[in-house]
Amino acid sequence: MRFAKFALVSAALLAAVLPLAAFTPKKEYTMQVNVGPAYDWGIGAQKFADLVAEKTKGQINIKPYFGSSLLAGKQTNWYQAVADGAIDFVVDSTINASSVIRSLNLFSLPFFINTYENVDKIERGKAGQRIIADVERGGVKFLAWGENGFRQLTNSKREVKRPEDVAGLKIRVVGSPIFIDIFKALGADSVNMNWADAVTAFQQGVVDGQENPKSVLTVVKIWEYHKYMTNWNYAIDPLIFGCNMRLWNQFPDDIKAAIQEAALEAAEYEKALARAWLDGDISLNVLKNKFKVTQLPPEPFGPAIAKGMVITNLTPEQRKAFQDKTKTVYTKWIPLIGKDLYELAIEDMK
Ligand code: X2X
Repeated sequence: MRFAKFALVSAALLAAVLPLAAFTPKKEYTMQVNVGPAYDWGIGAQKFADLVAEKTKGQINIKPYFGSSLLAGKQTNWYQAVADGAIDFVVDSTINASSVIRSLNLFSLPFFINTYENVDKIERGKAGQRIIADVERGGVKFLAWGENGFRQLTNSKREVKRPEDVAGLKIRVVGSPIFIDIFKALGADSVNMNWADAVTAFQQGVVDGQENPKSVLTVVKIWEYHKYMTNWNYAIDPLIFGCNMRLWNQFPDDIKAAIQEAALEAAEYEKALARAWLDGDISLNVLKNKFKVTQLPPEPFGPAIAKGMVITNLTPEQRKAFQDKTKTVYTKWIPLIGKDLYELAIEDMK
């Protein structure tokens, strides 16, 4: 009797420790990151890796490969590489996955989402859940939403206040079809290029302009090449913190919990960096109070203004003119994104 009880207890104990014992971590897990380590996005990716190491007591060692170096610079290939397991982890842009996961184009519908409040409502809402399900169905475990930011237009030719001002400008965009359509609707001459090539193109003046968020523009000091910036919040660019799904399923529960926690914490930090100075003092306070950052990021466009950059903020009427001009993008893309998802997003934003 006593022995039977002992045998039972040891069997239960064995079952509890077995999955742990059976798990041997790899020496290094790879991580895809499109930009370099100095960008908010790169800092967030590094923080994620560091927190995973800390929370798993060194068992899981993730190495970020910056500048899409595992993809030979081809940033729009990340989703497939992570889904296939060629790359283990990722902190990368939804735009760079949007040619594979169509619902991600919701974030790029021109002049649709517009405010941080709306971004958060969609990410936490029903539309967000639907998008996360799509991302996971394809083979990438979703861990957290980070943020590159609201994308703004800069160029070297003229101030942009009306759609007519964009017409004829040669604008670099990411190789994602919806962006080509948006700039075509505005009459621009769009060229798609990987980010690494884009920076050289700005330096050499091969293109007149580009569109990217504050978190990217300040790192490349865009004002050295482009005199004009229009803050038009026309598209939001969330980041996905994720992991290959098969790999995820092999992790024991305690490792999963540690990775999930690390992703949420790193993403919150990264988002606060990306939004700092752009949402009043909300994100600056998150950095100061929650993350105990002692040296807060400086006002982002101070150097740009000092250099004479012309920064244009659109009035609601001016924004409306751009919205009207890009209506054709909605006609084509809502069926591709899914009308039901589009409607869920509108509901989420209410
Ligand atoms: O290529 C871009 O413009 C960038 C850096 O913003 C993305 O990866 C989407």
